[in-house]
Amino acid sequence: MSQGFNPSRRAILKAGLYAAGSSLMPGVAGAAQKIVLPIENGERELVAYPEKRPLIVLTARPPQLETPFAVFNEGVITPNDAFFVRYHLASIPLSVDPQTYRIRIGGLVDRPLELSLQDLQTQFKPLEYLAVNQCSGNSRGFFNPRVNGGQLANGAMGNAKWTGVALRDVLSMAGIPAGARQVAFDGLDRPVLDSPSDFVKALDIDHAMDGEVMIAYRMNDADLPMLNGYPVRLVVPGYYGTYWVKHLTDIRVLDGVYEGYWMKSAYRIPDNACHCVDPGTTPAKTVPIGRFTVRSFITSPAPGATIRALRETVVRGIAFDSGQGIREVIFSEDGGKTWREAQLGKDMGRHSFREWSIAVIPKKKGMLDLRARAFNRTGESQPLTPLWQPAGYMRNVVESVKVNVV
Ligand SMILES: Nc1nc2c(c(=O)[nH]1)N[C@H]1C(S)=C(S)[C@@H](COP(=O)(O)O)O[C@H]1N2
Ligand SMILES: [Mo]
Repeated sequence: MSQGFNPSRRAILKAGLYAAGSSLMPGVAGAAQKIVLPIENGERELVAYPEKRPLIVLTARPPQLETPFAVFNEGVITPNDAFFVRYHLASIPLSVDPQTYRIRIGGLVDRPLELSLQDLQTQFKPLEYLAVNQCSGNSRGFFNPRVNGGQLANGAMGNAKWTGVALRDVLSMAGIPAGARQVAFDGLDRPVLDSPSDFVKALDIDHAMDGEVMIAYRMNDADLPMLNGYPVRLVVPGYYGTYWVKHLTDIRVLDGVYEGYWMKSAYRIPDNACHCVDPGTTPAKTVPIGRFTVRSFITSPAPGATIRALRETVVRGIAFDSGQGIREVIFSEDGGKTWREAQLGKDMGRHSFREWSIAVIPKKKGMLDLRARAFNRTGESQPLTPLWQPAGYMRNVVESVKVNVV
């Protein structure tokens, strides 16, 4: 038996989740830590859930936790205990028995399969890479006009090293006949009543068979935290987190397009080149959300920080895209009037955050408006003014960080 899965952790996790829940109750909580996000009504509580350091609470049931942005300045990999958490359904697994856990592969396959965690770890070649997971609604709180949905700042993303098996290898073992069109993925979480529908997502068969989509059983060389999908989740590099199904238990090959709520009605974007519409309007036609847009962030200095005139300050940040890889990051300290090239950090793989840095020597006291803009290897970049769409997805405008020079 592999040593990665320790059954004794189950009870601990369960106790921990309830403890975190009760500490959210008014009157029970001590002096809760607070954080103020740079958006309207941005005051949030920071709460430590099991296996997590204090994170920004968006909702408690189900837990939706945002990573405080300062974490992204600590390193290019987002630690497991700081990684954001997104769920849709109130009934989430509090305990999983790794000995009896099975993944079923069925539907339109030659040989339906049931695989244990040990099967996954011993019968397939391991696959490993760094990849960014980002929620479609990351940064939604900055949309103007405002839109419905979780009012997130920029912390619904994270970069981790994922280890697992290629979905292609598992599907090939089951045997994929001609006529397979999509593959649907379901995890252990369930709706409490019948609405909303069970969270099921689907990928086209060619995408599912690309050799990159992964069934991951390790995250940053450790078990996945329960809240990030223990014991296994789908990793779909370059694609929004909605496809990264957690606690994956059922893989079903289909002869048509999956029509469930979370594909047919939710997570859809305007069917045009910019995936945007005029602010306040509704798109005529939509398609399921897909790949990440190009993004870059300044991680240091923080907004509102003080830096010294005539002294060197190293501005640092991260950039990523849908997997072409970042080619260049340009930087402006005058609100976008002039730009120069930042220095890229080590290439950790085309799906990873790419660090960048640049030295700034402010000539005079006052306010500086710092901006970064990334380009990927196919020349895609970030807009200078924000694009808008009603669901508040895919924000990737060039952000501004204002600092005081003294
Ligand atoms: N089983 C399950 N998997 C899920 C979801 C969910 O609600 N249930 N939410 C998805 C969405 S929308 C996102 S953004 C990612 C978030 O991954 P994380 O919670 O590990 O950060 O999980 C995805 N996988
Ligand atoms: Mo998401």
